[in-house]
Amino acid sequence: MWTVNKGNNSTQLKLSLSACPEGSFNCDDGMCIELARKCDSSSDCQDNSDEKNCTILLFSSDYSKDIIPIQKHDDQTHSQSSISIGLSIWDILDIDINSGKVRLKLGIMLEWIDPRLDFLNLKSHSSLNTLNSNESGLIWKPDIIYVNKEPSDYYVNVEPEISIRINNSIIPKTLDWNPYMATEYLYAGETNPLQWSTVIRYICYILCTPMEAKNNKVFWQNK
Ligand SMILES: [Ca+2]
Repeated sequence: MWTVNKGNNSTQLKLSLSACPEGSFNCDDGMCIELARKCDSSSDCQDNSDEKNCTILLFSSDYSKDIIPIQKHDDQTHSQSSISIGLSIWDILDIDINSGKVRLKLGIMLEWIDPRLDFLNLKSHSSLNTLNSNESGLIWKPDIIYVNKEPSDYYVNVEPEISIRINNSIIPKTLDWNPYMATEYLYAGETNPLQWSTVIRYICYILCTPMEAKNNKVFWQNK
């Protein structure tokens, strides 16, 4: 343990002297592994230290999950973060020609930006960046209101989950220092979106409208 003094404050830190090259993770026992093998759910360090401290979320000091995120645009204006909606038909369960009723199994994905967050330990595929239930409960997310939903079974054994999608046009930068580890990639929340996804069963009529987002609430309804 080391004591770092800054003004009148002092902090106790665990620091390692590393001979690992850039782009490597230094295991607690001194072994070097590729940084991409850190937090990939497979033990690569002999002491398993590459699978510890695998937190994804970094919060700004003024973060509140009750406040809608604000997005900054290229022209320097600001607005509430917009929500993108994606729908995919997984299955057509049945069709009633007489009533015009179609019963569908649908995948729903919502995507938005929260510049108040930054992310650590991300992988290239968003399915590997899924937040656990504790982490999901700590962040702001849109209210989902199912209007005219099919009663009782609109979820299909898939609980909604939130993951982070890396925007590949952004090159991650290496932190000079952070309280968790000596070398880490930081992904900015203002360019790497959060994705909320689930699968539902839904009764859709011939004139079926897609979901729409208003005032950061997402509505799902028939007409
Ligand atoms: Ca690993």
